[in-house]
Amino acid sequence: STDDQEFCLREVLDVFKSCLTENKEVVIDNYVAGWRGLVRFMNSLGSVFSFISKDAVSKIQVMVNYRNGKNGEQYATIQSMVTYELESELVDLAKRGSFPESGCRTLLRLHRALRWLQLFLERLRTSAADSKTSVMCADAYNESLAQHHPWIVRKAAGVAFCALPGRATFFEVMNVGPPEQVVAMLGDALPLISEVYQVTEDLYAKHNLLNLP
Ligand code: 1PX
Repeated sequence: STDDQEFCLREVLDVFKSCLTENKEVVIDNYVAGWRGLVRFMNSLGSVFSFISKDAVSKIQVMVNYRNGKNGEQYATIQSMVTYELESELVDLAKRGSFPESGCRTLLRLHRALRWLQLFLERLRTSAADSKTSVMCADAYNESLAQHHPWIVRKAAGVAFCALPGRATFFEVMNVGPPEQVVAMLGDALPLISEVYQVTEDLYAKHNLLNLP
């Protein structure tokens, strides 16, 4: 479809860059839009990844619903969401109970996935022409998300990674230009993605939310 042709990873990563306000707040609309773009990219790689994108989409939808709900203003930024949900006692802190889909715990899952993205993109950026994307992806996963996933999910993720196209094809699907341009684009985007990650990480750490069930 024309949709696929117009896809460009640079635009997706630019959305993440636009997440941070001047006073370093993370805008949820942009954060969610960034994930939507990534999911679109992942879907274009094949149906093996659909169990992953399904979960991502359902988490994105939870956040969109909060934004469209009657307390939508409270969900403008990650900072305002954390303040609001904690003050209103809308978060299951120790074990899952009345609030299995709080904004805080839902966003934490995406936040952990953002760490995977950061590690994977950094590996892609510094990779040699003959590097295997499946290995880079698995290494990034094992260093991040895998620690939060049960065995069966890790197993399924490992199978999916094997279906990743090689580096050359992967770079082409990104639709950014020749490999040198992909590498340069990643070099531009990564510091900002890292900053979004770090700001969120610090906020969650400050409020003791990094292990929300
Ligand atoms: C140039 C690179 C761009 C690549 C874009 C790829 C976008 C990937 C989007 C992945 C989003 C994954 C969200 C996972 C959230 C999660 O951890 N969910 C689990 C826990 O949720 P719960 O509500 O139960 O506490 C849930 O169990 C997840 C299940 C699905 C499997 C998750 C495997 C994640 C692997 C991530 C790597 C994606 C590889 C794509 C290769 C392009």
